[in-house]
Amino acid sequence: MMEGVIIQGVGGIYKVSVDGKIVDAIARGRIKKEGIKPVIGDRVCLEKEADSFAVAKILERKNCLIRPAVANIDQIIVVIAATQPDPSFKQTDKLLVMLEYADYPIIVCINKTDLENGEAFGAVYEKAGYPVYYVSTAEHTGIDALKDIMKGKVTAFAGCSGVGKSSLVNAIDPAYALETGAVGKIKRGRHTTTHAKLLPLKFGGFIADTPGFSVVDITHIPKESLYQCFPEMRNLQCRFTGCSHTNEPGCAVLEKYHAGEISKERYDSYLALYTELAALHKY
Ligand SMILES: Nc1nc2c(ncn2[C@@H]2O[C@H](COP(=O)(O)OP(=O)(O)O)[C@@H](O)[C@H]2O)c(=O)[nH]1
Ligand SMILES: [Mg+2]
Ligand SMILES: [Zn+2]
Repeated sequence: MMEGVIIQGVGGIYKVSVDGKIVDAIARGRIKKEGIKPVIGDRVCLEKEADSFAVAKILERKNCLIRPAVANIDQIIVVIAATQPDPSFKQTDKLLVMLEYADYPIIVCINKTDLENGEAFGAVYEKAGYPVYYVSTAEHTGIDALKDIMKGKVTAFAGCSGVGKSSLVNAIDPAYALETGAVGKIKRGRHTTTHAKLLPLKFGGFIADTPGFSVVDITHIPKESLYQCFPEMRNLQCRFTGCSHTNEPGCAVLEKYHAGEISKERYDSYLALYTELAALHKY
């Protein structure tokens, strides 16, 4: 048996990457009968059939995104533009919260540093505990450091339209030539992603090309879990259980905040998102 990763699925035929080579495979009867549908990113065992391959087994998934389905994403690079469009703490924090709740390891990447250094914005995320990378796809700076952390992993990109996600993919591996667009003028082109696929990287690993993180929705997150989605607040022990971390005496989050160890921007985001969630689940 050979092991591989499903990188694409079209009409019941799966493209599977096996040691850097791509083979076609179909789902075998038993897998179909058991009602498990292989998805992009699945690690699978293949059996040789007459002159093709069959997916004989799907290995346990460590996570699975729905609509479109992608399994086993190792990490997400959240791309933010230093300018054009101007970065927003609120918007960034909402996206980070959604991804944290789903338990994805996150890397922050500040792009367009040729226009503005983005360091003040990035510093807030470094302080929160995120790895922060500064790049410019226009000047091709900082790209090698990103490649290093992508080696051997399945990486997805998230971030607002126009921040340079497609440009970044092109800078990392020019073979893909994803369509890039001017801010606010992105058209549905030939290469616009509607289905998910994995793009194999020359240096090992894959880019998960998926629109799965383009809608930022946190309505499924209980307000009590919100602070766990902020690494700098996570697991702090407050005096009262069920502390909202907004005004209680003996609140460990507020203490850390007043000691200057949680930045104002992040705490403000916490309050805004907490209020949003509290209003949502009032009835
Ligand atoms: N100045 C500058 N512009 C960039 C950079 N990266 C991307 N852009 C431009 O920003 C626009 C949006 O880029 P695109 O990759 O389509 O963003 P996406 O919507 O996140 O995929 C395009 O016009 C790019 O040429 C950069 O590092 N510097
Ligand atoms: Mg794009
Ligand atoms: Zn508290």
